[in-house]
Amino acid sequence: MQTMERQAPVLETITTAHLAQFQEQGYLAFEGVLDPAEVEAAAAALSELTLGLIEAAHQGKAEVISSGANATQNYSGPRIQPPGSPCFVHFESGVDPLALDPAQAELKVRKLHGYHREHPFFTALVQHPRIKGVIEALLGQQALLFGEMALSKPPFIGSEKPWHQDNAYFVYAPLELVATAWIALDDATAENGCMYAIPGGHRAGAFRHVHGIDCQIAAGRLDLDQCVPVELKAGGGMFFSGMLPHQTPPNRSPRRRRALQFQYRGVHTRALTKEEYSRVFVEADGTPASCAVAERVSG
Ligand SMILES: O=C(O)CCC(=O)C(=O)O
Repeated sequence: MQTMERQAPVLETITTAHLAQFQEQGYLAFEGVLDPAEVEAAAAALSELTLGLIEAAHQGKAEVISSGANATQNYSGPRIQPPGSPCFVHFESGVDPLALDPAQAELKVRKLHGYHREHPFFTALVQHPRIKGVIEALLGQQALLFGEMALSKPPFIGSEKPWHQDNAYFVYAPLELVATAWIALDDATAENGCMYAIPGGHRAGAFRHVHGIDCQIAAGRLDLDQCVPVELKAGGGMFFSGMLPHQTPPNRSPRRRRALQFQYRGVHTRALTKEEYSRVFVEADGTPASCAVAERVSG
């Protein structure tokens, strides 16, 4: 592993030097993407939505759904999902959210999905000039939001997200016009599960993904000596290419690590069919490398 990079600069404007760095390294990290009031509002909105889902389950208005037999380890925990709602919450493995006090259950969340239309703060945030505006500057065109998650690593039990490229989960082309904004809501450190990335790894093309802990890059593909931790204070953000190999380790510390993640694609991308994508997101020898294809093969 490489030594810690210098502390991320505070986000002001995106310069041509930033664009060159993004092309070279596949990501940019900044402190101060959100100010402290915005961080507080985001954390409060997340809690409100999550506690609302837990309350709905207690009232029988939302189901607690156990994972399917084929779920990867990262998805082996239960989820709470009201019928027909895009917004649902996923817990760490082994957690029974209804057996816990709601505040304790909220601490054991792993992911909240589909939330940006559920709270006015997030509806505005996905248009934020320091989030969508930065992505548009990096992609060089208007950006469309197509994916969102809030990712939590609970104290002591927060699970690892193994090495992957976000494009392995999608079907948009051109591949280089897909990018993610990841915003820390707590200080993200090596101890509580900050991002790790391989600078420049986005230029190596697609890596084969397989089902392990999650859908992840096959063993032996990456030179992990090149990886760097990207520590950020609450409000800091990382903007990265859909081709960048990245990972977050487990949280064995007593400090929670929450983050918002928004996925954008350039307006000039298009959605391919899985068949088409299996010929685009490929390793150097042409082998299909995406999770979507792996899922289909394994049924
Ligand atoms: O926030 C995390 O722990 C990992 C996020 C991530 O890389 C992803 O979900 O694609």
